[in-house]
Amino acid sequence: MLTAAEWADIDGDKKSELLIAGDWMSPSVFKYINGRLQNITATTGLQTHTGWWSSITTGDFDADGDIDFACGNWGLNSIWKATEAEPLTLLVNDFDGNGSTDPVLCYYLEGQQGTFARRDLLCKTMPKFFNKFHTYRSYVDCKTEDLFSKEAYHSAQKLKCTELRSFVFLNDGHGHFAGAALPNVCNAAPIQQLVSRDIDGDGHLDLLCLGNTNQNYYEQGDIDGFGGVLLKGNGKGGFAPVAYRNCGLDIAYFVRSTALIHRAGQPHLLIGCNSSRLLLYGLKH
Ligand SMILES: [Ca+2]
Ligand SMILES: [Ca+2]
Ligand SMILES: [Ca+2]
Ligand SMILES: [Ca+2]
Repeated sequence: MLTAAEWADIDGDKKSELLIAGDWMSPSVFKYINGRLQNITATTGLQTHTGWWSSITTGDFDADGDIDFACGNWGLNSIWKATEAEPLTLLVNDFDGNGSTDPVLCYYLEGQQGTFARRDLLCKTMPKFFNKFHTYRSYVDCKTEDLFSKEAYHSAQKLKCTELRSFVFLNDGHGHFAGAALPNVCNAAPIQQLVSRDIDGDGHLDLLCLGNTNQNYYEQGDIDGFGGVLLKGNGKGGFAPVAYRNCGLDIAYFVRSTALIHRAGQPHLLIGCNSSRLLLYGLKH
């Protein structure tokens, strides 16, 4: 699922490219070539960073004249863990042959890959598998590749997620990016909105990170305790969190959108949240 998009000239040819973020994919770049947008992600160094990306903001964070970007991700404060060696995987196929697509989420626990859905849920969704898994033990002992027929497993689309931390991607000036994880405090919740702006007025771009989610499966509950983080930029692509008491942030809502507006000549940040009123914050710079 796509979650965010921005236009930015990342290769310096005065024409904007389309940057997109989404679940089960790397941040991706589309370039307008011969009258159509073509996916050039494989030339950007971004293609290995598969995540559950949820937001994008652009800016020249290292002040070298080219456009960099930051991407919000799911974070590390949930049951989900993802690495290159032990990725989250989404198997997609019509496993029960009823004409509709069945997504099956797989993850690693203590070195073993298994499904997120327990026997009851999987078999309730696809009842023909009640016949295959008569017992819970038979389901637990079954390897992921043996859950379904060999043909269905091999022909299934297998989407990966290997990174759940939020990142900044610095441009080398030619549209090739080096990624670095943002400070760990950003991984306390899914980052749904990133705002790139010199918030403290020191001449360097900062990042405002806002998030939480109420879209989880009911067994996991909401992630609702993240009040937002202000990351102070050093003008060289590095960011350090500003202590809560110094920035006055307490936006522990399900943030979904932001907009910079001017009100009585002063910059303000408008914040749209699920299950809450619209919020308005005045900015000093
Ligand atoms: Ca360009
Ligand atoms: Ca730059
Ligand atoms: Ca099906
Ligand atoms: Ca600043």
